[in-house]
Amino acid sequence: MTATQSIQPVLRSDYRPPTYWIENVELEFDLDPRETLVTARIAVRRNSQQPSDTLDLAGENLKLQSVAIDGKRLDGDQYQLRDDGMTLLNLPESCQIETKVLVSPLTNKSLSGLYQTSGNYCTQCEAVGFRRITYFLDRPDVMTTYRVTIRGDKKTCPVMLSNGNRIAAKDLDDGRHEVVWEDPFPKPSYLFALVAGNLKCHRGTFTTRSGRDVALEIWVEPQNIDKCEHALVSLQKSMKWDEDVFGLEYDLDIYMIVAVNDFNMGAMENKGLNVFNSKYVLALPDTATDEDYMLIEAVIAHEYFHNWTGNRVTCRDWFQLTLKEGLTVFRDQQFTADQTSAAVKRIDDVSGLRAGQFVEDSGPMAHPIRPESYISMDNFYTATVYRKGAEIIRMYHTILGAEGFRRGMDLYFQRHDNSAVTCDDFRAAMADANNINFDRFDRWYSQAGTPELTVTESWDAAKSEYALTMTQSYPTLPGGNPGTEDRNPVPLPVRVGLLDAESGEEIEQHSGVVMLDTETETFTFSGLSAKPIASVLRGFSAPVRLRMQRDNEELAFLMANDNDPFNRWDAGQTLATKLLIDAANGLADGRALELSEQFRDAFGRVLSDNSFDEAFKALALTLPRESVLGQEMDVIDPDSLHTARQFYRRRLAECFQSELTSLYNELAADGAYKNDQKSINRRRLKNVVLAYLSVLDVPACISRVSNQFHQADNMTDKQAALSLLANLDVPERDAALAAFYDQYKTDPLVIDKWYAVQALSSRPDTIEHVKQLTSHPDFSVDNPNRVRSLIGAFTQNQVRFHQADGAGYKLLADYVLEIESANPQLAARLVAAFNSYRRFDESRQTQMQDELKRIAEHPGLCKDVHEIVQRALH
Ligand code: 0A1
Ligand code: ZN
Repeated sequence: MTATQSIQPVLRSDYRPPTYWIENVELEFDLDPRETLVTARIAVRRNSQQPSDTLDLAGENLKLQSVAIDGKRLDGDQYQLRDDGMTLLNLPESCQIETKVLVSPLTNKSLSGLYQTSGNYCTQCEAVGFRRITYFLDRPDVMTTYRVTIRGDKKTCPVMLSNGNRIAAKDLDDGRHEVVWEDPFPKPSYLFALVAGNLKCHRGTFTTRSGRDVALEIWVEPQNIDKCEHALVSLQKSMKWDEDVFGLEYDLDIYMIVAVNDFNMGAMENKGLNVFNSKYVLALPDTATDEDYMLIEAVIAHEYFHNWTGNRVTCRDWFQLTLKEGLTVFRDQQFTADQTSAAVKRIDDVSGLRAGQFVEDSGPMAHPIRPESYISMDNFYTATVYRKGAEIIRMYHTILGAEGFRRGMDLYFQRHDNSAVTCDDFRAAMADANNINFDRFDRWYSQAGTPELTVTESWDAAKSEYALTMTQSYPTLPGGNPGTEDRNPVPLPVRVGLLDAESGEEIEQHSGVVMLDTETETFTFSGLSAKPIASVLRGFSAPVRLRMQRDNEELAFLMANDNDPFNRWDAGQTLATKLLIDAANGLADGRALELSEQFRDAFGRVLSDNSFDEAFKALALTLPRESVLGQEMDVIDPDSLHTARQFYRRRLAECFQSELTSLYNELAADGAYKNDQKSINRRRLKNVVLAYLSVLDVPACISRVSNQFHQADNMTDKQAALSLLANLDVPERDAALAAFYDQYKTDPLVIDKWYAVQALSSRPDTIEHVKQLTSHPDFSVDNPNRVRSLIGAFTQNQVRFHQADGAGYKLLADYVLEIESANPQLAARLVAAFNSYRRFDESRQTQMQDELKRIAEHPGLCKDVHEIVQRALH
């Protein structure tokens, strides 16, 4: 038995309040790359509800120097020290605990706790990083106020930041200085932050609706100071939106954002001092794509919205993570929908949910949005907690309407401001504010897996009645994880519309939301003159897989007529999925590939329909991703799926070559780069069209792509062209890759794109390139963005990662083992690419399983990777 096999999970049912509360904390940091001294003075008071004189403080990777209670230093026999913390015994009712510890930021490659990034100091405390800074009650239900003194070298650390207000500063001897910060709001330790180093500030202001001026500060490395304006404007828009839509105002006088190069996630909402992956801050048209701009705005908004949903009202324990994350994702989705196009945003979000969360929810990591157990909490920052969590919040919104939802939010803040609460508290606020029973909604929090919604229809001409029978069920899941057994029907709001089968017109009186509260129910629509065509699950009103037998004509009809844009798009995707899976299966049976005429005609209609906005049209012309198609196959066959999809792309391009060419030419005539929504939409469509044209193996098409690459005045067009060239076997490819590298070699975020386009190439020799790129001087396993852009992107390349000889699997496993001890979180995210192994053929299954076993047997394997691998192998 290896050491890791004895790791015990933490259970939701084990929650107990702490034995002591913390009344306030004073922290002092004497910064040094290898030996930072952290002094903590914690004022504690016994929790009258948990009478005990014993206090357990969490602590990891700390070199303890001393412990004192009320100024009296303790001897070694007066406390118990373990690898994961210390226990203090016989404590009085209230006292001050002082600890001094040494930590080593320079050698901390886990990017959790206090670490160095590009020579600057930075912290990451969520979920359990604070215990790597000092001994503490490192749990979200312990909220307290912080006063933080930072001392550091004036030359290397001219800037020293922490949460709240800067209340004092002075110079010290021997070239050091000191700054003191105080945060008036009580907060859990996971929201603590410290940043110190050589940074420059891009400043702005925001005046709140009650007239307070807030200083906005974006701190970046000096060379990036010209890339902050978009982030600043995004922050101002977010602040205004939260006031307008939810009546929520910012509470401190200063809001700081720091961009760092080494970060495990997107960004972190520390109180008043957000720390961001630089990818979600820095942007200029020459270095960031339209998508990057959109993501920056969304992530800035997300972190800002956390100030109320997460910080002012936080989670009682980590099992409640979706309380803040599902809600905040929903809020950022609504924000982006308001800034751009609601329909396009919804389609993008549902595509992401289907590609990521649906896969997670049907494999060994399936868990309820409120998990029941974990070994490493870091493994539960998942698509399920975030994205499915947001879908659950959206269902409250659908059922209650915007006003009812707002009433629920108001009551939630009224009841719980400055406290740490549960998902049940949120559900109760929504119910009580609207006088509605949400008891059954509890099931959405405790059950894992994606429900299937089967819909059948019937038409009674004699009675002029049309009926939809809806039945819900759960597919069985592997692994026997909590939440995957004994599942009950969940409340499903199903948005429905009926269309006149002749004219395609909406039959208004029958549009709306029906509630499926039980396993099965029939909804009858009367007074119809003829059998209508139903549009079901409009706007993707519930996170389910819809099963409805539709013939191709009906899907083509919905593609052409549905006035719910989401379903209009989805009908096209459903039709394409049906045809492509059939084509892929046919290949295995030796059937020749053929483009469906129905699909060709439907595609042609979309192409010539000028009523769509360009971004919607771009989506409607795009075939489902290979990974989404794979989910619909009994056994995923990556090769035949790829061949069938490529065949369709090529045939469509051949059939519509002249229409596509003139559309491209029209869009390409837009002139110099502009950043307004219309221009962004037009670039999106232009690059979808270019992608079709690029698969025609003719010199004119290749030079069109190459010309776009060389002439582009913005990164969107440049990167799109480069990705297309990367798929080809032409000299223009190597020339473009070399030119791109040469132009951007000093900008790490752009070089990440250079790695990713190569890792995502559909060329058969991609794996060889990926291997070569791992020895490129710019590749570093210490930088998560770089690892994700090469190894992470490669695992998303379904046809090449799942190459039949297993070389892709070996490459991934080798990298997981290379990085697991330094950065467990990153390694665990990468290894999750094996989670779907049971969905493949026997040979691939065995090869992936063998790699998983090899990883599992690695001596001293970190617990993050251990948890993912043991679930997969179970
Ligand atoms: N709360 C952040 C995400 C985040 C989570 C964990 C981290 O380190 C393990 C870092 C960031 C958010 O939702 O934006
Ligand atoms: Zn978040």
